Amino acid sequence: MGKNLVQKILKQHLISGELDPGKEIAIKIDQTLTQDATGTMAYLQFEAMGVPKAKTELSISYVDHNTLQNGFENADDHRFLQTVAAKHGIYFSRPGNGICHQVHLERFGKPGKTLLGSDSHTPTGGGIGMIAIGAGGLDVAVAMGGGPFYLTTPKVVNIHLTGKLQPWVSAKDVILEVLRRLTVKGGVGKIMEYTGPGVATLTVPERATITNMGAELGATTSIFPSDQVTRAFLAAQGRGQDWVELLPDADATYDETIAIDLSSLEPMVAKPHSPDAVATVREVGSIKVNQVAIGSCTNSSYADLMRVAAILKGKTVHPDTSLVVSPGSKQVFEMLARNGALADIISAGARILECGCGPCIGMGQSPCTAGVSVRTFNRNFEGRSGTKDAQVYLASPEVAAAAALTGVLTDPRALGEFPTIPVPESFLIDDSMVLPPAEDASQVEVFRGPNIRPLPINQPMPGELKGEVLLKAENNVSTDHIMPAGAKVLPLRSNIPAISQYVFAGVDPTFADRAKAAGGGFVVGGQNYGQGSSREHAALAPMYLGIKAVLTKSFARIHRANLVNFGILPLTFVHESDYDKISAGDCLVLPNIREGLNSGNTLKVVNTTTGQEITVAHDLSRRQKEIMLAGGLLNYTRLNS
Ligand code: MIC
Ligand code: SF4
Repeated sequence: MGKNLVQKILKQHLISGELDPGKEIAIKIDQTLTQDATGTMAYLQFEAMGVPKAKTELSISYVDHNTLQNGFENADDHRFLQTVAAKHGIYFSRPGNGICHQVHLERFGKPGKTLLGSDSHTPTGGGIGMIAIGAGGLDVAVAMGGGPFYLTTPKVVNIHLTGKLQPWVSAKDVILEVLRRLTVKGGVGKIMEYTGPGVATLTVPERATITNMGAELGATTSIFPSDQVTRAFLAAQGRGQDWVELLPDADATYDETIAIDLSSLEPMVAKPHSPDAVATVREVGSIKVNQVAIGSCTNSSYADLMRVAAILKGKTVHPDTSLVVSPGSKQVFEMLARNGALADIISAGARILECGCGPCIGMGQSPCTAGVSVRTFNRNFEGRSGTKDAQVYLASPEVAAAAALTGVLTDPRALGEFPTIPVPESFLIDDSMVLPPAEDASQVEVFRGPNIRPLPINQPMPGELKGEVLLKAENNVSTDHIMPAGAKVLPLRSNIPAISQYVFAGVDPTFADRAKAAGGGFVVGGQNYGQGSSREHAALAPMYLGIKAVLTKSFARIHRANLVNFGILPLTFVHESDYDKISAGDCLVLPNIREGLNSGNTLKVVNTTTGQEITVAHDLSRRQKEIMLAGGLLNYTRLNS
């Protein structure tokens, strides 16, 4: 039987297990990436493992999130990251060089390789034919140490593309269409493989926009084949030697198939506050727009920004609308500066930020009160922009630029002739902002600022779990709800005692204090709990506050893995209606946990407030049960090494 692309790459990297959907496998990781907001923890964990030098083919540490230096913390963390990388055989991409995913695609991604990144948008690498997966920092640290990555074998969904995008319709509209059809939980347990004649009409950066935002489906990752388009892109990046052809077999089979005719799509937006609240621009109508933000790892390519420049050229941003542009990489930024397109953007009245995540992670540029912000980003969860009542719409660069000029949401097809941007034959290549590791590691002293606090470690699982339900949440709780980011909180990423004070701060500001006073407890959630970011702080900080288990209808993949890594039990209701049998403030007891974990897939929960008893499932693999019993992956690794 023919193989699809995912099966081919996974098979080549398989260390243990069977490629049977639902079963746990371990795969070899060729490359890793970290970013600064998750990286400090990942490298503290790597140091704790005592491996002198990263064992991967390539490991690289990017700085792109915490770039506002509003106090010493971020600058200190950057120095820590630079020195720890130099000491342990890791490349270091300096602040200003760009967003990890954009730079990685341009300079380091290789078709057919596996990439594990401590950021949920690592699947951007799928645009170049990699199996690129987002994970918690601890999983990435283990991979740097040469350990395998464990995952549940996903189903493979064939997204079959036909036709060709019409002028003014872009790659962002393709992934918005997929989100419209599948929703933010439609990709859980799946890898999206793009096939069909429409693939050849999309450039590598366009493919990367699609695989990037596949993260919002909850998918394990997304992938495009490596074909002649990939070859041309790599050649233009001076990396022709990295190209290999990778296609599915002609008779490949898939678990599901979805057909999309690219010619039939039109400009779309995702409405507040979810990436799957998709509607056409026409349907939403010409609502007033206070802010437009262009950039992020989803839409920062050379072609994206060149098109924005062409749309803005000779015009002025609407007086009631603020336009902010954060270029995705130094390569793109410098090319625009050299060819004059940057001047067109500046001249139109845009506010230019440094290359990095910036407003996407709430690092500045929060919209005004109740402001409508049209952003080319990938997430519009409530409060993520830094303004709780902001109304964030996600859109393509074309829709964003049109809104910046007119001051209202505008179908860009109204702008007239579509500016075609030729694919460059060669990109500007200058890797001087990527520092190689030190030749003599003994000469490097790792710098640790006062904000870097030791990693808290959990206790082994006790015989019984008992405590209060500290919070009962609805469906689709995101990691932005659990552990907010933004300019105020992000600098505390290396200081768990300090950051834990902000757990659920936007949902219930009393949460941290109540948790501490109660000596910990439980959290109850609905479906798709923990969607969004890979930040392990959303597990680590609750663990620090004494959260023992989270009971939900279902979990998002990365967050569930992070809970296991830090020894918090991820439990799902066997009968979804049991969700209604628990209220905030109830006292729960989970008796005989250690025996329960060893003897089956379910556990008993007694609600001592109501006297009712319910059954929850844990669905842990043998290895994960041992991790839980040890009190987390670090304890488990110590016990087993
Ligand atoms: C995000 O987009 O939410 C982030 C910030 O890039 C996160 C990582 C983080 O929280 O540090 C992600 O996507 O994993
Ligand atoms: Fe950065 Fe935003 Fe991309 Fe996350 S989604 S990596 S914050 S640009």
